[in-house]
Amino acid sequence: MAQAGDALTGLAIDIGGSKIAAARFQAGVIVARRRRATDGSLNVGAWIATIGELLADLGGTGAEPVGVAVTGRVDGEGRWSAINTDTLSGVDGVPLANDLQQRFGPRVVAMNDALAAATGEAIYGAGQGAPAMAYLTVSTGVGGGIVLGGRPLTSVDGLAGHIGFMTTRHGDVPCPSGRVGTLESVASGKAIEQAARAAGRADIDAAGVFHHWRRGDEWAAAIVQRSADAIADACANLKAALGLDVVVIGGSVGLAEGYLDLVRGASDREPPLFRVELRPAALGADSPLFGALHTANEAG
Ligand code: BMX
Repeated sequence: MAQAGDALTGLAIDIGGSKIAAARFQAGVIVARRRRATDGSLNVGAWIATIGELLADLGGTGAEPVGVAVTGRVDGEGRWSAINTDTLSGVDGVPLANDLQQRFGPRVVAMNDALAAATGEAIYGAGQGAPAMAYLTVSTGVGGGIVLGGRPLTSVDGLAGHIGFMTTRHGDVPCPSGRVGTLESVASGKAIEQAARAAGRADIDAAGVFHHWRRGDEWAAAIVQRSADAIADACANLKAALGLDVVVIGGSVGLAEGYLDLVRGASDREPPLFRVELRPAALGADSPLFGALHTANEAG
């Protein structure tokens, strides 16, 4: 799996809502890995220090390309901000690219985690050859990235591709982004946990809800189905807006056994014109690492 992208050499870090993954690539192969839990309440200095420790631990010299993928938006000047402030608190306009380049060399690139994953899947994974593709991660949040004609879609404010903050007809609750009825507030791992709490199962995380669903418990089936229905709804909307050929699904919820089949079933209830081919992420949880390092390599 880690053999794609022969040219990829350097370091990559993926800071998600629940875990930080770091890896050293050598000629397209991941040769070393590190992993930590995410502490969403860390201050800026602590984030930079954590990234520094991971880079040092992987033998970073400051001369190699480093791709850093983060949950949250990264604007055109490399400033990092949370959109869902429940996932990360106090991250608002952090000059991430600048700080990292000053400490760890000029070849550091910072970008949104789902955009990095979309780039990785488009070039090395399940989106290869698709003229128009999107990547959707269903994980702590719901992230997205769009690659059209081989070009990742970006915007100056870093919001482009944030599919999780589009609304869905399946949603009705407030989202920490400030919007109401977002995809993220219905379909994400956090939303699944919240729905379990509302069903009186406060002790159960998203993985536990999946366990109960597979055991045939109706309350869990309703929660998982609603998440899948909302993702299918978003895929049909994206097909209408962008004429996508493929949507690649990743993330710990997105890749949980049986979930993609539920999304496919819901998509099949859309009129044929609005259906889009759904594929699982070929690089698994490593898509953001591949895409971030690829982007750092391209940047020179
Ligand atoms: C949220 C948002 C996106 C991110 C997505 C998936 C924040 C902090 N994050 O929609 O930028 O791409 O989650 O990220 O606003 P993850 O935390 O689930 O890995």
